[in-house]
Amino acid sequence: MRNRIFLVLVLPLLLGSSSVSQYLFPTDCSDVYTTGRKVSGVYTIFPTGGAPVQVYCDMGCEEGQAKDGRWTVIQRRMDGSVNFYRPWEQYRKGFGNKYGEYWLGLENLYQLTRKRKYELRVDLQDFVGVKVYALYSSFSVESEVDGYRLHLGAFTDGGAGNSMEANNGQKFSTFDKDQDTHETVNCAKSYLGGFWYSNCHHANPNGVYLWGKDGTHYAIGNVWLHWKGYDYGLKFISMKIRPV
Ligand SMILES: [Ca+2]
Repeated sequence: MRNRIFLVLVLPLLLGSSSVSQYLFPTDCSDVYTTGRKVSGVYTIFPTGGAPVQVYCDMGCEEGQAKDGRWTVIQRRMDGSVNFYRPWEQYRKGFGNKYGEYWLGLENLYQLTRKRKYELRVDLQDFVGVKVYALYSSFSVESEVDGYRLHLGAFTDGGAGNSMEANNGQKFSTFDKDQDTHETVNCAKSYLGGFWYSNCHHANPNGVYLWGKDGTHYAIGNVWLHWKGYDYGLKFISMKIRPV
């Protein structure tokens, strides 16, 4: 009933105002937050202005209000339930479960970051509950024609170390589209993920979910070299962006 009253009486008065368009067609989780929806969860956003996309919004806490929210989660690993070894087309359009593990999609990342300036935060957690993060002051992705090339700003260390430094300036690669800088190796095929590989990586957030320290497999897991080394698959990884 309240919704109907809002639509019939209030909406016509406000049409054209940016807040209504922000509410009905939020570009990202920051818009969702700004229009009063401040609880973490799955929301619908419109990165291109057209097609709706479901996404997990990290508002900083599970219930109620938070100061440090507004994050649009672009990638998440938490239980190994989704296979991340996928071809280009899947990484381009996105895959997985927005309530669990997923990749938001390179085209969505391009559309979001061409409109607004974002920062990137990568949250990491090991299997005994220790949490660290890496923060990059800017994050943008070029168009598909330019290989969805990644640009990262200044690094702030939240204990994780700067393992994505080498990804800065790289095109995205999958096993069926080798755009890395290693001349003789297909990095995505060798390290079983899809990422902005260089020659090849110090971080492999989309690698195989290893369930901790494997000891026999080298760099194929969801690893972050400068925190846990090449043979420790993390329990939790979340890459998230927020307007600055
Ligand atoms: Ca290569």
